[in-house]
Amino acid sequence: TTIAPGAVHVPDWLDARAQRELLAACREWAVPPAGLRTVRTPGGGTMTARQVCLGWHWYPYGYARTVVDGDGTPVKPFPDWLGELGRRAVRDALEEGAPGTVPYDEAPATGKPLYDIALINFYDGDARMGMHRDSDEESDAPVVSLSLGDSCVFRFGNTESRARPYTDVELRSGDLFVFGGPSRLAYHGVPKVHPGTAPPELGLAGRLNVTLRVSGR
Ligand code: MD3
Ligand code: FE
Repeated sequence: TTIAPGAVHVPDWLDARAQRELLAACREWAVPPAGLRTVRTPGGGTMTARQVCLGWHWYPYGYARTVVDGDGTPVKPFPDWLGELGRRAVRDALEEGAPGTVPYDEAPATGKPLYDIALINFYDGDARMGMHRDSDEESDAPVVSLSLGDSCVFRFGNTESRARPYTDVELRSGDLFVFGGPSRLAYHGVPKVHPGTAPPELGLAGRLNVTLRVSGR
C-alpha cells in the first residue's frame, strides 16, 4: 500500500520465524557495552522509547562511532545480513509500485555496503515518539522500518510542519515500511502503542522498531 509518494507499507512482510530471529538479534544488541540506552534531548528531556544503534551511533542531532552520550564504547558493527534484508525490503516495496522511492540499487558505486546504520527503538506501553524528521543522514536513500511486538499508531505527516495534514496507520508485528523519494524528509511519529497486542508466540511485551539507513559517509 502506497501511503504517499515514496512511502510504502507492506503488512506482514516478516513471517513468524523471521520475526523471532530479528527479535533474538535485537535482544543481543541490547546488551552492554554499547547496549540499550535512554536518549537525552538537548532541551533536558528524555525520549520515552529506549534505543540501541548499530554501525553508527545516533545522538541528538548527529552520528558518531562511539556511544558519545552513554558508556563511550565503540558502536556495535552493522552485520551484512541486515544490509541484505534492507535491500530486499526496498526491492519488495518497489514491486508494490511506489512512485518516487529511490531504487535500492541506485547507490553510487562506492564499493561500500548500501545500508550501514540500524536504529532499534524499544517501546513499552507508555512510550511514544513525537513528530520529527530524520535529516541527520547524508544520503537520500530510502529508510527501511520493521516493526515487532505490540501494534501502534504510526502518524505520517507532511514535509512542511508537524501539524496536519497527516495520515494515521496501524503498524503491526512483521510490518515493513519504506520511506524514500519525496517521503524521506516527511514528519512522522508514534502517538500510541497498543499494549498486549503482540503475537503471543513472539514472546515480546512491548514494541520494537528497527530502522535501516544509509549514513552517506
Ligand atoms: C519516515 N521510528 O527511528 S518507524 C525513527 O516506530 C522513527 O520507532 C518510529 O521515527 C518507530 O526515526 C517510526 C517509521 C519511520 C522511520 C524512519 C523514517 C518513518 C520514517 C525516516 C524518514 C521518514
Ligand atoms: Fe524517525
